Amino acid sequence: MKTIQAQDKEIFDLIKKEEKRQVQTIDLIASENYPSRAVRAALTSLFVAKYSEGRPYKRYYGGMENVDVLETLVEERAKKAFGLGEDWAVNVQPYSGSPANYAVYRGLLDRGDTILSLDLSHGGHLTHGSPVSLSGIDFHIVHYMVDQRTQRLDYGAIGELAIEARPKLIIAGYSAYSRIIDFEAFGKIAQKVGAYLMCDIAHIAGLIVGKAHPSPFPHADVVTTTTHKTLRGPRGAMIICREGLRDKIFPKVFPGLQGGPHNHTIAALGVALKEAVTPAFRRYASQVVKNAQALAKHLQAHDFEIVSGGTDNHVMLVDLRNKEIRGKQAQELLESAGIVTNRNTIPFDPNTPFNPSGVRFGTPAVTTRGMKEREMKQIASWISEVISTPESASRVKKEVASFCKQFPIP
Ligand code: DSN
Repeated sequence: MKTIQAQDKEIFDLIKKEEKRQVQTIDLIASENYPSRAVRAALTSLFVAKYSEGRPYKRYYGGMENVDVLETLVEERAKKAFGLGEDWAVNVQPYSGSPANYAVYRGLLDRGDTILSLDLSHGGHLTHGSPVSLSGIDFHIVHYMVDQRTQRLDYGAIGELAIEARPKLIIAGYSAYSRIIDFEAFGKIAQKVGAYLMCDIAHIAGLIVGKAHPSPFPHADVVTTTTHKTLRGPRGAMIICREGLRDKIFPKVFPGLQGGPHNHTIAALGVALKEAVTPAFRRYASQVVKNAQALAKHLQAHDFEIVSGGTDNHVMLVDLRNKEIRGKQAQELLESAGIVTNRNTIPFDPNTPFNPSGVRFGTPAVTTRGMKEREMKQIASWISEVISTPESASRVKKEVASFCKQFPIP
Protein backbone atom coordinates (compact mmCIF):
# COMPACT_ATOMS: atom_id res chain seq x y z
CA MET A 1 0.00 0.00 0.00
CA LYS A 2 2.84 2.38 0.86
CA THR A 3 4.20 2.00 -2.66
CA ILE A 4 0.86 2.93 -4.19
CA GLN A 5 0.55 5.88 -1.82
CA ALA A 6 3.96 7.18 -2.89
CA GLN A 7 3.39 6.64 -6.62
CA ASP A 8 -0.28 7.20 -7.31
CA LYS A 9 -2.28 9.26 -4.87
CA GLU A 10 -5.45 9.19 -6.97
CA ILE A 11 -5.75 5.40 -6.97
CA PHE A 12 -4.52 5.17 -3.37
CA ASP A 13 -7.27 7.53 -2.26
CA LEU A 14 -9.90 5.50 -4.08
CA ILE A 15 -8.65 2.28 -2.47
CA LYS A 16 -8.82 3.92 0.96
CA LYS A 17 -12.30 5.30 0.30
CA GLU A 18 -13.53 1.89 -0.84
CA GLU A 19 -12.01 0.26 2.27
CA LYS A 20 -13.82 2.81 4.44
CA ARG A 21 -17.10 2.23 2.58
CA GLN A 22 -16.85 -1.52 3.06
CA VAL A 23 -15.77 -1.27 6.70
CA GLN A 24 -18.61 1.10 7.64
CA THR A 25 -21.48 -0.60 5.79
CA ILE A 26 -23.38 -3.88 6.05
CA ASP A 27 -23.04 -5.89 2.85
CA LEU A 28 -26.17 -7.93 2.18
CA ILE A 29 -25.42 -8.55 -1.49
CA ALA A 30 -25.81 -12.31 -1.75
CA SER A 31 -23.05 -12.76 -4.33
CA GLU A 32 -20.37 -10.84 -2.41
CA ASN A 33 -17.93 -11.95 0.26
CA TYR A 34 -14.60 -11.02 1.85
CA PRO A 35 -11.74 -13.35 0.96
CA SER A 36 -9.12 -13.91 3.64
CA ARG A 37 -5.90 -11.93 3.82
CA ALA A 38 -4.02 -15.02 2.60
CA VAL A 39 -6.25 -15.18 -0.51
CA ARG A 40 -5.72 -11.46 -1.11
CA ALA A 41 -1.96 -11.83 -0.63
CA ALA A 42 -1.82 -14.55 -3.28
CA LEU A 43 -3.59 -12.16 -5.67
CA THR A 44 -0.70 -9.75 -5.37
CA SER A 45 2.00 -12.41 -5.99
CA LEU A 46 4.34 -12.37 -8.98
CA PHE A 47 2.23 -15.09 -10.61
CA VAL A 48 0.44 -12.02 -12.03
CA ALA A 49 3.40 -11.53 -14.36
CA LYS A 50 3.35 -14.97 -15.96
CA TYR A 51 1.78 -16.06 -19.24
CA SER A 52 0.89 -19.73 -19.51
CA GLU A 53 -1.46 -20.32 -22.44
CA GLY A 54 -2.37 -23.98 -22.70
CA ARG A 55 -3.10 -26.66 -20.13
CA PRO A 56 -0.72 -27.86 -17.39
CA TYR A 57 2.43 -29.41 -18.93
CA LYS A 58 1.15 -28.54 -22.44
CA ARG A 59 1.99 -24.84 -22.76
CA TYR A 60 3.05 -22.41 -25.41
CA TYR A 61 5.57 -20.52 -23.22
CA GLY A 62 8.72 -21.22 -21.26
CA GLY A 63 9.16 -20.62 -17.53
CA MET A 64 6.42 -23.04 -16.54
CA GLU A 65 8.06 -24.99 -13.74
CA ASN A 66 5.98 -23.38 -10.99
CA VAL A 67 2.80 -22.57 -12.91
CA ASP A 68 2.33 -26.20 -13.97
CA VAL A 69 2.69 -27.41 -10.40
CA LEU A 70 0.38 -24.62 -9.17
CA GLU A 71 -2.46 -25.27 -11.61
CA THR A 72 -2.32 -29.05 -11.08
CA LEU A 73 -2.33 -28.56 -7.30
CA VAL A 74 -5.35 -26.25 -7.44
CA GLU A 75 -7.25 -28.70 -9.66
CA GLU A 76 -6.53 -31.44 -7.10
CA ARG A 77 -7.67 -29.18 -4.25
CA ALA A 78 -10.93 -28.52 -6.08
CA LYS A 79 -11.53 -32.26 -6.42
CA LYS A 80 -10.75 -32.77 -2.75
CA ALA A 81 -13.09 -29.95 -1.68
CA PHE A 82 -16.00 -31.46 -3.60
CA GLY A 83 -15.03 -35.08 -2.78
CA LEU A 84 -14.39 -36.08 -6.40
CA GLY A 85 -12.40 -38.97 -7.86
CA GLU A 86 -10.53 -39.62 -11.09
CA ASP A 87 -13.69 -39.63 -13.22
CA TRP A 88 -13.92 -35.81 -12.97
CA ALA A 89 -11.82 -33.21 -14.81
CA VAL A 90 -11.24 -29.71 -13.42
CA ASN A 91 -10.46 -26.50 -15.28
CA VAL A 92 -9.58 -23.51 -13.08
CA GLN A 93 -8.80 -21.14 -15.94
CA PRO A 94 -12.16 -19.43 -16.66
CA TYR A 95 -11.87 -15.73 -15.88
CA SER A 96 -15.35 -15.66 -14.38
CA GLY A 97 -18.72 -17.39 -14.38
CA SER A 98 -20.03 -15.98 -17.66
CA PRO A 99 -17.19 -17.30 -19.87
CA ALA A 100 -17.22 -20.59 -17.94
CA ASN A 101 -20.88 -21.10 -18.78
CA TYR A 102 -20.47 -20.04 -22.40
CA ALA A 103 -17.52 -22.42 -22.86
CA VAL A 104 -19.69 -25.29 -21.63
CA TYR A 105 -22.51 -24.41 -24.04
CA ARG A 106 -20.15 -24.16 -27.02
CA GLY A 107 -18.47 -27.39 -25.96
CA LEU A 108 -21.59 -29.49 -25.61
CA LEU A 109 -24.03 -27.91 -28.04
CA ASP A 110 -24.34 -26.78 -31.64
CA ARG A 111 -25.69 -23.31 -32.19
CA GLY A 112 -29.48 -23.38 -32.19
CA ASP A 113 -29.69 -26.39 -29.84
CA THR A 114 -32.23 -26.18 -27.04
CA ILE A 115 -31.34 -25.28 -23.45
CA LEU A 116 -33.90 -25.64 -20.65
CA SER A 117 -33.24 -23.23 -17.77
CA LEU A 118 -34.93 -21.13 -15.10
CA ASP A 119 -36.25 -17.76 -16.25
CA LEU A 120 -34.07 -14.85 -15.09
CA SER A 121 -36.99 -13.09 -13.44
CA HIS A 122 -37.67 -16.24 -11.38
CA GLY A 123 -34.13 -16.40 -9.98
CA GLY A 124 -32.10 -17.65 -12.96
CA HIS A 125 -29.02 -15.97 -14.42
CA LEU A 126 -28.33 -13.79 -17.47
CA THR A 127 -25.98 -16.43 -18.88
CA HIS A 128 -28.67 -19.10 -18.68
CA GLY A 129 -30.29 -17.87 -21.88
CA SER A 130 -31.45 -14.31 -21.35
CA PRO A 131 -32.16 -12.72 -24.75
CA VAL A 132 -29.52 -10.04 -24.05
CA SER A 133 -26.80 -12.65 -23.37
CA LEU A 134 -24.95 -14.56 -26.10
CA SER A 135 -26.35 -17.68 -24.45
CA GLY A 136 -29.84 -16.51 -25.45
CA ILE A 137 -28.74 -15.39 -28.90
CA ASP A 138 -26.81 -18.51 -29.94
CA PHE A 139 -29.16 -21.15 -28.54
CA HIS A 140 -32.86 -21.91 -28.47
CA ILE A 141 -33.98 -21.27 -24.92
CA VAL A 142 -36.97 -22.76 -23.14
CA HIS A 143 -37.49 -21.50 -19.60
CA TYR A 144 -39.10 -23.19 -16.65
CA MET A 145 -40.59 -21.06 -13.89
CA VAL A 146 -41.21 -21.51 -10.20
CA ASP A 147 -44.70 -22.56 -9.19
CA GLN A 148 -46.92 -19.50 -8.77
CA ARG A 149 -48.46 -20.66 -5.49
CA THR A 150 -45.46 -22.15 -3.67
CA GLN A 151 -42.82 -19.97 -5.41
CA ARG A 152 -40.65 -23.11 -5.46
CA LEU A 153 -39.41 -25.32 -8.26
CA ASP A 154 -42.01 -27.87 -9.33
CA TYR A 155 -39.95 -30.86 -10.49
CA GLY A 156 -43.01 -32.60 -11.99
CA ALA A 157 -43.76 -29.56 -14.18
CA ILE A 158 -40.09 -29.21 -15.15
CA GLY A 159 -40.04 -32.88 -16.15
CA GLU A 160 -43.11 -32.43 -18.35
CA LEU A 161 -41.63 -29.35 -19.98
CA ALA A 162 -38.41 -31.26 -20.64
CA ILE A 163 -40.34 -34.02 -22.43
CA GLU A 164 -42.05 -31.38 -24.57
CA ALA A 165 -38.96 -29.24 -25.26
CA ARG A 166 -36.42 -32.06 -25.70
CA PRO A 167 -33.47 -29.91 -24.59
CA LYS A 168 -29.90 -30.97 -25.22
CA LEU A 169 -28.86 -29.24 -21.99
CA ILE A 170 -30.71 -28.61 -18.74
CA ILE A 171 -29.39 -26.02 -16.28
CA ALA A 172 -29.96 -26.18 -12.53
CA GLY A 173 -28.45 -23.61 -10.14
CA TYR A 174 -29.52 -20.01 -9.64
CA SER A 175 -28.82 -16.45 -8.51
CA ALA A 176 -31.93 -15.79 -6.47
CA TYR A 177 -33.54 -19.05 -5.37
CA SER A 178 -33.68 -19.61 -1.65
CA ARG A 179 -34.57 -23.29 -1.45
CA ILE A 180 -32.55 -26.52 -1.55
CA ILE A 181 -32.14 -27.62 -5.16
CA ASP A 182 -33.05 -31.26 -5.74
CA PHE A 183 -30.17 -32.12 -8.06
CA GLU A 184 -31.19 -35.79 -8.01
CA ALA A 185 -34.58 -34.88 -9.50
CA PHE A 186 -32.81 -32.84 -12.20
CA GLY A 187 -30.50 -35.79 -12.92
CA LYS A 188 -33.49 -38.08 -13.46
CA ILE A 189 -35.20 -35.55 -15.75
CA ALA A 190 -32.02 -35.10 -17.80
CA GLN A 191 -31.55 -38.85 -18.11
CA LYS A 192 -35.13 -39.37 -19.18
CA VAL A 193 -34.90 -36.89 -22.05
CA GLY A 194 -31.28 -37.60 -22.98
CA ALA A 195 -30.03 -34.13 -22.03
CA TYR A 196 -26.78 -33.09 -20.40
CA LEU A 197 -27.25 -31.68 -16.89
CA MET A 198 -25.20 -28.60 -16.07
CA CYS A 199 -25.33 -27.40 -12.47
CA ASP A 200 -24.24 -23.79 -12.00
CA ILE A 201 -23.42 -23.71 -8.31
CA ALA A 202 -21.87 -20.22 -8.29
CA HIS A 203 -24.00 -19.04 -5.38
CA ILE A 204 -23.93 -22.17 -3.25
CA ALA A 205 -20.45 -23.67 -3.92
CA GLY A 206 -19.24 -22.78 -0.41
CA LEU A 207 -22.38 -24.24 1.13
CA ILE A 208 -21.81 -27.47 -0.81
CA VAL A 209 -18.17 -27.74 0.26
CA GLY A 210 -19.22 -26.87 3.82
CA LYS A 211 -21.97 -29.56 3.74
CA ALA A 212 -24.77 -27.04 4.16
CA HIS A 213 -26.35 -27.94 0.78
CA PRO A 214 -26.50 -31.29 -1.08
CA SER A 215 -23.89 -31.84 -3.78
CA PRO A 216 -24.83 -31.86 -7.46
CA PHE A 217 -21.91 -34.09 -8.45
CA PRO A 218 -23.54 -37.51 -8.29
CA HIS A 219 -26.16 -36.28 -10.77
CA ALA A 220 -24.47 -33.73 -13.05
CA ASP A 221 -22.49 -34.04 -16.27
CA VAL A 222 -20.84 -30.69 -15.72
CA VAL A 223 -20.68 -28.22 -12.86
CA THR A 224 -19.68 -24.58 -13.19
CA THR A 225 -19.04 -22.18 -10.37
CA THR A 226 -17.62 -18.81 -9.62
CA THR A 227 -15.10 -18.85 -6.80
CA HIS A 228 -15.80 -15.61 -4.94
CA LYS A 229 -19.30 -15.99 -3.52
CA THR A 230 -19.98 -18.42 -0.66
CA LEU A 231 -16.70 -20.19 -1.55
CA ARG A 232 -14.88 -17.01 -0.43
CA GLY A 233 -12.04 -17.12 -2.94
CA PRO A 234 -10.81 -14.65 -5.54
CA ARG A 235 -13.01 -13.49 -8.42
CA GLY A 236 -12.79 -16.36 -10.88
CA ALA A 237 -14.48 -19.57 -11.93
CA MET A 238 -14.09 -23.30 -12.45
CA ILE A 239 -15.56 -25.90 -14.75
CA ILE A 240 -15.70 -29.44 -13.42
CA CYS A 241 -16.95 -32.07 -15.87
CA ARG A 242 -17.07 -35.80 -16.37
CA GLU A 243 -13.70 -36.94 -17.78
CA GLY A 244 -15.42 -37.96 -21.02
CA LEU A 245 -16.47 -34.36 -21.67
CA ARG A 246 -13.08 -32.76 -21.05
CA ASP A 247 -12.03 -32.72 -24.72
CA LYS A 248 -15.30 -31.12 -25.78
CA ILE A 249 -15.34 -28.36 -23.15
CA PHE A 250 -11.80 -27.42 -22.16
CA PRO A 251 -10.64 -26.29 -25.65
CA LYS A 252 -13.54 -23.85 -25.62
CA VAL A 253 -11.97 -22.09 -22.60
CA PHE A 254 -8.56 -21.92 -24.27
CA PRO A 255 -8.08 -21.30 -27.17
CA GLY A 256 -11.83 -20.91 -27.81
CA LEU A 257 -12.65 -17.94 -25.60
CA GLN A 258 -9.65 -16.97 -23.53
CA GLY A 259 -5.92 -16.36 -23.68
CA GLY A 260 -3.54 -16.88 -20.79
CA PRO A 261 -4.93 -17.97 -17.45
CA HIS A 262 -4.75 -15.50 -14.58
CA ASN A 263 -2.17 -17.35 -12.53
CA HIS A 264 -2.35 -15.01 -9.53
CA THR A 265 -6.09 -15.76 -9.35
CA ILE A 266 -5.44 -19.49 -9.63
CA ALA A 267 -2.91 -19.22 -6.77
CA ALA A 268 -5.49 -17.37 -4.66
CA LEU A 269 -8.12 -19.98 -5.51
CA GLY A 270 -5.74 -22.66 -4.25
CA VAL A 271 -5.46 -20.83 -0.93
CA ALA A 272 -9.25 -20.49 -0.70
CA LEU A 273 -9.80 -24.18 -1.47
CA LYS A 274 -7.39 -25.17 1.31
CA GLU A 275 -9.35 -22.95 3.70
CA ALA A 276 -12.65 -24.41 2.49
CA VAL A 277 -11.90 -27.94 3.68
CA THR A 278 -11.29 -26.89 7.29
CA PRO A 279 -13.74 -27.41 10.17
CA ALA A 280 -13.83 -23.60 10.55
CA PHE A 281 -15.19 -23.23 7.02
CA ARG A 282 -17.80 -25.89 7.69
CA ARG A 283 -18.95 -23.89 10.71
CA TYR A 284 -18.97 -20.78 8.51
CA ALA A 285 -21.21 -22.43 5.88
CA SER A 286 -23.64 -23.60 8.54
CA GLN A 287 -23.71 -20.11 10.13
CA VAL A 288 -24.41 -18.48 6.74
CA VAL A 289 -27.63 -20.52 6.54
CA LYS A 290 -28.55 -19.93 10.19
CA ASN A 291 -28.06 -16.20 9.67
CA ALA A 292 -30.18 -16.15 6.52
CA GLN A 293 -32.95 -18.01 8.31
CA ALA A 294 -32.76 -15.63 11.27
CA LEU A 295 -32.81 -12.57 9.01
CA ALA A 296 -35.83 -13.94 7.11
CA LYS A 297 -37.66 -14.73 10.35
CA HIS A 298 -37.06 -11.28 11.85
CA LEU A 299 -38.04 -9.55 8.59
CA GLN A 300 -41.26 -11.56 8.60
CA ALA A 301 -41.87 -10.37 12.15
CA HIS A 302 -41.71 -6.83 10.70
CA ASP A 303 -44.35 -7.84 8.13
CA PHE A 304 -41.98 -8.33 5.19
CA GLU A 305 -43.04 -10.95 2.64
CA ILE A 306 -40.25 -13.44 1.92
CA VAL A 307 -40.65 -15.21 -1.44
CA SER A 308 -41.50 -18.90 -0.83
CA GLY A 309 -41.91 -18.13 2.88
CA GLY A 310 -38.26 -18.38 3.92
CA THR A 311 -34.84 -19.71 2.99
CA ASP A 312 -32.79 -22.90 3.15
CA ASN A 313 -29.56 -21.31 1.98
CA HIS A 314 -27.75 -17.94 2.04
CA VAL A 315 -30.24 -15.81 0.12
CA MET A 316 -33.78 -14.49 0.27
CA LEU A 317 -35.99 -12.40 -1.94
CA VAL A 318 -38.21 -9.84 -0.28
CA ASP A 319 -41.48 -8.98 -2.04
CA LEU A 320 -42.00 -5.30 -1.20
CA ARG A 321 -45.48 -4.90 -2.66
CA ASN A 322 -47.14 -4.67 0.77
CA LYS A 323 -44.67 -1.94 1.77
CA GLU A 324 -45.61 0.59 -0.91
CA ILE A 325 -42.04 0.86 -2.13
CA ARG A 326 -40.32 -0.63 -5.18
CA GLY A 327 -36.94 -2.34 -5.34
CA LYS A 328 -34.94 0.58 -6.70
CA GLN A 329 -36.09 3.04 -4.05
CA ALA A 330 -35.63 0.44 -1.30
CA GLN A 331 -32.07 -0.29 -2.48
CA GLU A 332 -31.23 3.43 -2.55
CA LEU A 333 -32.87 4.16 0.78
CA LEU A 334 -31.13 1.26 2.51
CA GLU A 335 -27.81 2.32 1.04
CA SER A 336 -28.30 5.79 2.47
CA ALA A 337 -28.56 4.02 5.84
CA GLY A 338 -25.36 2.00 5.30
CA ILE A 339 -27.07 -1.26 4.29
CA VAL A 340 -25.97 -2.37 0.82
CA THR A 341 -28.31 -4.64 -1.16
CA ASN A 342 -29.55 -5.09 -4.71
CA ARG A 343 -32.99 -4.73 -6.17
CA ASN A 344 -34.35 -7.86 -7.77
CA THR A 345 -37.35 -9.14 -9.64
CA ILE A 346 -39.66 -11.47 -7.78
CA PRO A 347 -41.37 -14.40 -9.54
CA PHE A 348 -44.24 -13.19 -11.78
CA ASP A 349 -43.15 -9.61 -11.10
CA PRO A 350 -45.66 -7.07 -12.44
CA ASN A 351 -42.86 -4.47 -12.58
CA THR A 352 -39.72 -4.07 -14.69
CA PRO A 353 -36.25 -5.47 -13.92
CA PHE A 354 -34.95 -1.86 -13.73
CA ASN A 355 -37.40 -1.07 -10.95
CA PRO A 356 -38.73 -4.41 -9.79
CA SER A 357 -40.90 -5.32 -6.82
CA GLY A 358 -38.22 -6.87 -4.68
CA VAL A 359 -34.82 -6.73 -3.06
CA ARG A 360 -32.40 -9.61 -2.55
CA PHE A 361 -30.59 -10.10 0.74
CA GLY A 362 -27.79 -12.58 1.45
CA THR A 363 -25.64 -13.43 4.44
CA PRO A 364 -22.22 -14.68 3.15
CA ALA A 365 -20.40 -11.37 3.76
CA VAL A 366 -21.90 -10.48 7.14
CA THR A 367 -21.19 -14.01 8.37
CA THR A 368 -17.54 -13.67 7.36
CA ARG A 369 -17.43 -10.57 9.56
CA GLY A 370 -18.54 -12.71 12.49
CA MET A 371 -22.17 -11.63 12.75
CA LYS A 372 -24.63 -14.16 14.13
CA GLU A 373 -28.39 -14.51 14.71
CA ARG A 374 -28.49 -11.67 17.24
CA GLU A 375 -27.03 -9.25 14.71
CA MET A 376 -29.54 -10.44 12.09
CA LYS A 377 -32.33 -9.33 14.41
CA GLN A 378 -30.75 -5.88 14.66
CA ILE A 379 -30.27 -5.64 10.88
CA ALA A 380 -33.91 -6.64 10.24
CA SER A 381 -35.02 -3.98 12.68
CA TRP A 382 -32.96 -1.29 10.89
CA ILE A 383 -34.28 -2.40 7.49
CA SER A 384 -37.83 -2.16 8.76
CA GLU A 385 -37.29 1.24 10.35
CA VAL A 386 -35.64 2.75 7.28
CA ILE A 387 -38.28 1.39 4.84
CA SER A 388 -41.17 2.60 6.99
CA THR A 389 -39.53 5.87 8.13
CA PRO A 390 -37.11 7.14 5.46
CA GLU A 391 -36.13 10.11 7.67
CA SER A 392 -34.40 7.64 10.01
CA ALA A 393 -31.78 6.74 7.35
CA SER A 394 -29.10 9.25 8.37
CA ARG A 395 -29.35 8.30 12.06
CA VAL A 396 -29.30 4.57 11.21
CA LYS A 397 -26.25 5.11 8.99
CA LYS A 398 -24.32 6.38 12.04
CA GLU A 399 -25.53 3.44 14.15
CA VAL A 400 -24.55 1.00 11.40
CA ALA A 401 -21.04 2.48 11.14
CA SER A 402 -20.56 2.18 14.89
CA PHE A 403 -21.98 -1.40 14.93
CA CYS A 404 -19.65 -2.42 12.07
CA LYS A 405 -16.59 -1.56 14.19
CA GLN A 406 -17.30 -4.69 16.25
CA PHE A 407 -17.09 -6.87 13.13
CA PRO A 408 -13.84 -6.22 11.30
CA ILE A 409 -13.35 -7.33 7.72
CA PRO A 410 -10.65 -10.03 7.79
N1 DSN B 1 -24.22 -11.01 -10.57
C1 DSN B 1 -24.17 -12.18 -9.72
C2 DSN B 1 -25.19 -12.09 -8.65
O1 DSN B 1 -25.28 -11.05 -8.06
O2 DSN B 1 -25.88 -13.05 -8.35
C3 DSN B 1 -24.28 -13.39 -10.47
O3 DSN B 1 -23.40 -13.39 -11.54
